[in-house]
Amino acid sequence: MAKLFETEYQNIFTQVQVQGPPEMGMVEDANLGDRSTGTKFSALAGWFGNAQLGPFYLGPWGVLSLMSGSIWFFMVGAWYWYQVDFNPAVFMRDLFWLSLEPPSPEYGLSFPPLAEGGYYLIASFFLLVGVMSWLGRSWVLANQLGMGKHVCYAFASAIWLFLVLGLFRPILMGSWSEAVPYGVFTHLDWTNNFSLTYGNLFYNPFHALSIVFLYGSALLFAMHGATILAVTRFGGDRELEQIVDRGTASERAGLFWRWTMGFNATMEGIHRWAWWFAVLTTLTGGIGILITGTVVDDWFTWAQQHGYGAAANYAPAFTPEEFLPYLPAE
Ligand code: 07D
Repeated sequence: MAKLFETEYQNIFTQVQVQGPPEMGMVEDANLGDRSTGTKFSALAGWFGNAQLGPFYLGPWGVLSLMSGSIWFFMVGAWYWYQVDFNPAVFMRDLFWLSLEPPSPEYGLSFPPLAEGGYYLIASFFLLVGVMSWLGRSWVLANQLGMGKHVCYAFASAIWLFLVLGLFRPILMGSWSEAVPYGVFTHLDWTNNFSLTYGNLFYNPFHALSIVFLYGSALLFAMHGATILAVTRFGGDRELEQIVDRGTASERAGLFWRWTMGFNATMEGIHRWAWWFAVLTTLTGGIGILITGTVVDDWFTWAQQHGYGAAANYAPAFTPEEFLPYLPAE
């Protein structure tokens, strides 16, 4: 019988680091000209993941993405400096309040003067190219490694929401002013205003679905992370034989959940759960945003009309007359 409490080897924070010659990666089917040749070891990196840094694969999509993303980043930064009249102290003080705003509604989908949203549109173009070429990179690198394109598809789902927010919905609404501002607190304001303008986003069922998958992702991540860490003492982090052998770490991990809730994922299946939950968060989210203001103007009213939400179904507990005896005497 195992001891109920033990203190040794919990393996929560970090792992033992062993170091050998650097692993340079496969050469078959890879474009070696795009890959750096140097490697380094970092104990700090080893606390979080693998201690080996590099080789790094840049390639044309990587170059395009980093360049374009940086241009967006520096354009936004330059605008902030302009907003504070190039005063470093005010820049630092107001950083979280500074913002590059989209054009105002009267410009519709036209191209406004630079200082009135034109600059925002140019910056957005570079962000778009940066994000899309990073998507291309996730395809090309998976291809060279002979992998499936699951990372690429998952990133595409996030990009779907990103495009709905900044491109598809503004076009359907006929105005760039619908897009999200580039600022820390202003994008929070935007999110809040969006919800208020369209009658409270909680009543948008796709927002609800998105939350289900978001919370579900966190739950699955916690369960999976905890389970594997709990069996690393038996080698559960080295998955190879674990998948098929009896009596292994993975079998114990599976048993734990079958004992706990009568059902367990498999070593493969748990990753499918994780992938789908993450992908569905932004997929359903994008649908919810796309139909807001285009198909449904007021989610609260929509909810009342469709019996979605409590208020429509509430029967009052007391009529006013029935309530009178319960009022305190004057
Ligand atoms: C945003 C898109 C993909 C991003 C990409 C990256 C760069 C480059 C580079 C810095 C995350 C782009 C790349 C920018 C950066 C450098 C160098 C993915 C994104 C490709 N909500 N809500 C969601 C909850 C409320 C509102 C989702 C909870 C209120 C709006 C999620 C609550 C109001 C929108 C979620 C809550 C409101 C959302 C996001 C609780 C007012 C959205 C999922 C408990 C505040 C978005 C359908 C995600 C959406 C969204 C959760 C409350 C408004 C499930 C838990 C009622 C306007 N909310 N929300 O993965 O999809 O985002 O809605 O109160 O647009 Mg909400």
